[in-house]
Amino acid sequence: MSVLDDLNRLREDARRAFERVPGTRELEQARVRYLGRSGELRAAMARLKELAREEKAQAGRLANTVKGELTEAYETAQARLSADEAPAHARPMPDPTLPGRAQPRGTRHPLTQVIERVVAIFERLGFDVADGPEIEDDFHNFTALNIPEHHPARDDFDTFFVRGGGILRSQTSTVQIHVMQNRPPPLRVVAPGRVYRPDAVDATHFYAFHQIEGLAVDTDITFADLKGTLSLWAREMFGEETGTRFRPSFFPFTEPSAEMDVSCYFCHGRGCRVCKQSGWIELLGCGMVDPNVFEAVGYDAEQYTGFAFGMGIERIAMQSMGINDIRLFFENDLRFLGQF
Ligand code: 2NL
Repeated sequence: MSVLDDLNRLREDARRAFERVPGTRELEQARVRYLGRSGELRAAMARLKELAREEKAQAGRLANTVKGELTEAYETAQARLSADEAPAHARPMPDPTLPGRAQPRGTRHPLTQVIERVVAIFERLGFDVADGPEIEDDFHNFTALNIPEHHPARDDFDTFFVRGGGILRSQTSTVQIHVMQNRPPPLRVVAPGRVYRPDAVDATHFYAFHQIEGLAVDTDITFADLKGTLSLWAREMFGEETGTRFRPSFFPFTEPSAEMDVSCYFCHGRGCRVCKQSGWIELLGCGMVDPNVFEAVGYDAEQYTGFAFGMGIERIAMQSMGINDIRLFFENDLRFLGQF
């Protein structure tokens, strides 16, 4: 048997042995047998001396190759066994008395928190919650709201136009128009949602923001119902001691129209930075639904009256949570969102 043959046989046997060893003990036995100081590889290499020069060089190269391969096969087997060596019963018993690992709990977006608080109060007052599409048509965003085409009132409501037709809604009144088209009075409904206006972005303006609009329609709704409902809501929202005041205003879709202020919930009316020393915080716009709106949705304007209101969520959230930049709401930065 030539040395070359010996080496080739050794190469095969040892490789197969290393691939198949079932445990570390067997692996060590294989290492001693093939790669050990008095192992088979050493023995074969010792026989190189007997060879003629020519053969010696050739067999020497093969011996080196075999040594490299087998060392690698040994290491591979070692890695394989250390991964699955310890059977379950041999591993330390897990301690079931240790406290569990707490899963970090997420928080709701601050705007969602405000929306949910506002809506929950109106739900207790008998209002339903409705939503609708953000891409709207001219009728729902303008015409039905008593904002005719080519009327200067349209200029107050700059809009995004969608390629292929449609506009991004600039207020959620669009939702109440849909509701009135689909349901007969009486109804009480609030519509929270995102709206769009092409404002230049800064710390207090963003091209998208959130609104809650509300609408109540019945045969004898009066301005007293409006004041009573919104004042009660304000006390639930900002505290029992909260006062309200109504100042005349204008909206195309309500007549008469008003702005509602609440007494400052920071200084209780004494005057501070938030209320700019006035003691009051401007909160929402409201009014009695213009009969033209009822006509547009097919309600009998002689029979029905209603009140409506709309408030911006971002400003309420910023004031009540001490947030000084509206852009923070839209950056999805968990360092910010996790604080609320
Ligand atoms: C504001 C003012 C307001 C309304 C929204 C409304 C909706 C219908 C009919 C009549 Cl369907 N009015 N909505 C009324 C008054 C004011 O919003 O300053 N919003 C941020």
